[in-house]
Amino acid sequence: MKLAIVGATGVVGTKMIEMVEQYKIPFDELVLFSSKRSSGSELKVNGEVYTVQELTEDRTKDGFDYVIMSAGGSTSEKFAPLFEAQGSIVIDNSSFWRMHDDIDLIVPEINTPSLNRKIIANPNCSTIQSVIALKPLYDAFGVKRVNYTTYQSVSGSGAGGIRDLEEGAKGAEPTTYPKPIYNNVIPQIDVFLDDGYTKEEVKMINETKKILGDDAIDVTATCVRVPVISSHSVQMNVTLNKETTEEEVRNSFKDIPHIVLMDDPANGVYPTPFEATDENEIYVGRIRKDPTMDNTFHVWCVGDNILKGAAQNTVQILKALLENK
Ligand code: 2RA
Repeated sequence: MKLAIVGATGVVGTKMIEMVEQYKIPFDELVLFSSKRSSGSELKVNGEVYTVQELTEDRTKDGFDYVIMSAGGSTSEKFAPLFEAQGSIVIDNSSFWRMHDDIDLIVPEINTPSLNRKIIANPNCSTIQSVIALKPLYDAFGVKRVNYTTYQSVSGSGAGGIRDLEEGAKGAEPTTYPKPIYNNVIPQIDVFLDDGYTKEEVKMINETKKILGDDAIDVTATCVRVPVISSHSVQMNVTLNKETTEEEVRNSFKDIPHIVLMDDPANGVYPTPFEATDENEIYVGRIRKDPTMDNTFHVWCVGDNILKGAAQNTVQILKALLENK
């Protein structure tokens, strides 16, 4: 099996390499690609040193079986179809392909690729952890409506976001965010649209419906950047389709391998980025009934946005494809 990793030197790219090692992805040949600027650096994979190469159009003809990408939307827009035309299966982290009707948007615990197209989209990080937490409720009670409020770490913006937080603490002006993130919170992730929502909020709204395969769910969102290095936290106010109890909601999260239930607030047990960072699971807690609306509950979830939110989900999709070949 010939594998390419595009964007290998980025925050998500380096984590994808770790996931390829952790999941023991069985490649015979591996090529690490980057932009011209980042090419030439050396990275270790399974103890072997690889020189990162510049991705050019002719390299898409090198006969890759699988390509995992985290290199931005414009690179995916240009190169994913070129790889696909050569028969490669591409799993892409950018937002470019996610809402294309003929492109699958995959969270392996929830859905599987049809492979009608050989380009598979990895969802937005804050969406992935949210639908992982929503899925048990959706299956057990049906979901009528969800109102998200996110608290997203700066690593979601890559090295630039981390820089703005770390250098901002020393008084440096922001270069990634519109305002200082140090000792601040910014209710803007990505650009504002005409209706006052941001692109990030629209991603969460549209991607939630596509992944669950249910356009009938009412979804709204407010996405906020917070001065945390890793892990996104999401407050979900969820209206279910049938009457149930807080205990039944809590029990729906039990015995699910990729969810850790941390819900005993009276004893200080609830999820934070401190527990979730560098972990593969999504952490759920603070479950309580919302008395202001029928069949409505608050649920808090935290997940490592670079792991399950990006690199791990991508490599899990690859692993599932290889296992079901
Ligand atoms: C962010 N979800 O957190 C976006 C992209 N990773 O910046």
